[in-house]
This record gives sequence, C-alpha cells and structure tokens, in this order.
Amino acid sequence: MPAIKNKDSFSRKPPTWCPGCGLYGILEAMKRAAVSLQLDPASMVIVTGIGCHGRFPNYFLSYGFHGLHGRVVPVASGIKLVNPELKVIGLSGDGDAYSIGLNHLLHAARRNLSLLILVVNNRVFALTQGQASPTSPRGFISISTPQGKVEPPLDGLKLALGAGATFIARGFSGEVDHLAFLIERGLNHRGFALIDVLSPCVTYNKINTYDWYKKHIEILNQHKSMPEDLNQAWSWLNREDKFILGVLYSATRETLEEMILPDKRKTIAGLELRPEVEKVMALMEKFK
Ligand SMILES: Cc1ncc(C[n+]2csc(CCOP(=O)(O)OP(=O)(O)O)c2C)c(N)n1
Ligand code: SF4
Ligand SMILES: [Mg+2]
Repeated sequence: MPAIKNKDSFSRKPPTWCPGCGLYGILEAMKRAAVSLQLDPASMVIVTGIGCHGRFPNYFLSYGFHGLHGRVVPVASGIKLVNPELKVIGLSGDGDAYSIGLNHLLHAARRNLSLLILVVNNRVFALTQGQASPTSPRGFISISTPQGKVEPPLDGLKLALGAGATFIARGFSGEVDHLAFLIERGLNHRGFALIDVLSPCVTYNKINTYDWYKKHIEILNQHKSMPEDLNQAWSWLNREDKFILGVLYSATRETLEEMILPDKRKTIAGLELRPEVEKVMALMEKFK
C-alpha cells in the first residue's frame, strides 16, 4: 500500500471516548506524525493494553493488537523481533506501563530494543472508574484513596532513563503539533523510545485538567539537535514547579535487534515457511 498523504485517511471508526478526553489529541498527533513521515499503515503495528487507551487501534489505520493489561511491552517486543522491518508502537496507560507492566518497561529500556512506547498518562485508572494510579498526585481523592493519596507520584521517565533508555520525551495531549513532533522523533529513533504523554481524563481526574496543565508545563524550543546530556535530562526531570515538555534525552547505542538479529533475512518473518509446514502436515498424517 502506498504512503498516505491525507491524515484523515488514517481514521477508522469514530472514537467512543468521553468528549474532551486527551486521547483525541493523541490520536490526532499520531495521524499528523504518520503523514509527515509518509508511513504506510501496513508497516505499523500498534499494541495496546487494557484501559481507555486500549481502544486506540479501532480508530487508527494500521495493524493493531489489543492485548492484556500490563503486557504491552512483551507483545510489542515479540512483534519487533519477528519482523524488525515494522514500526512497532506500544500505546500503554499509566496503570498499564507504570504499575502492573513496569518490570517489562524497564527491561526493554535496558535492552534497547527499537520500540516506541507512548504512555497515555491520565494519572488515573480510568477504565475501571477512577482509582488512583502510581502517577496520581499527592492528595488525589478517588474511590481507592477516599482520604487522599498519601505517597508521592512516580515519574516513569526517571525510571526509564536510569534503566538505560536511549530516548525519553514528555508531551501533552493539549499540544498536538508538539506531540506530533515528539512522535516523529520517537519513530525515527534507533533503540528504545519512551514518550510520557500528560493527558487529561475529563471524567475521573478533576485535578489535572487542561487549564491546570497550561499553568504547569513549559515547552522546550527544539528543532534540529536533540539533547544527549544526562545531567541536563536529570535537571529537567527534577524541576518541581513545571513539567518540561520536549525530547529530554536522545542517544545512540547498539540495539537489541542489532545484537541478536544481525542478518535480517534470518528473522522469522524472513523465513520461507512452506517446507516446515509440509513437514508438520506429514507428521500429523501419521496420527490420523
Ligand atoms: C491482569 C489484570 N489486572 C487488572 C485488570 C483490571 N484493569 C483493567 S484496566 C485497569 C487500569 C487501567 O488504567 P490505565 O492503564 O491507566 O488505563 P486508562 O484506562 O487510564 O487508559 C485495570 C486495573 C485487568 N484487566 N487485568
Ligand atoms: S474515562 Fe477518562 S480516559 Fe476514559 S475515555 Fe473518558 S475521559 Fe478518556
Ligand atoms: Mg490511566
């Protein structure tokens, strides 16, 4: 299939997310990035977990896999290793990526497999009706924290950077052009890329609203060169007054697929399977 030039051609069904949900901005940014990079929908696979974000593949034209809660990264890893030619995007939730699936995220960062993981960070377990998540702010009142959440929120970008991620970025679903720019950079990155997307849940998070974010974000002015300075990345991540949006760190090192699949023709997707299938069929005949 030839590359698509009109972003609306990436649309599938109309989304059923709540009106005003940040996921609409993320969907729009994905379409803009895909058109700008002239991607063929058949070259992309989007893997999602369970959550409101999980419905994304119904609305975006590409291959899609709506898997288990917390298992976005293992499924995406398997797809990438079977066929490294594909652009594999894991679209996960803050519960999915930073709670039940956190171990997978950190090991993928360490291994530097070329995946783009986009975390829809609405700071709440939305699909299950609004329980506090690891990224909910202190004091967050929810059905699971009726007295207010006591512990501090977790920052997945800090953990990923510490684990060896070669690309980390933060975006906001209310800044669609900027988010599209980050997604383009992440899709072009060689190695593991994590984008944490601050994304309002208008139904269950009445604290981190669009207006709240407008007062609490600062967008870096970045165009050509990307920062490869760990100290700078940590100082941006440690800012307490504002979320710093942009590519916070980008570096190059050998990827997992380059280490274990040096010859792409020998990947599973590159194999001629017919002789193997015939052997299995012959074996099955014996048991008839
Ligand atoms: C193994 C497992 N544990 C728990 C659940 C219940 N569950 C479904 S979605 C979800 C949380 C979703 O939160 P998040 O990942 O942030 O996604 P969102 O709905 O906010 O997009 C939970 C706990 C499940 N489906 N499977
Ligand atoms: S519950 Fe929240 S995250 Fe889910 S669709 Fe509605 S606004 Fe979006
Ligand atoms: Mg969530």
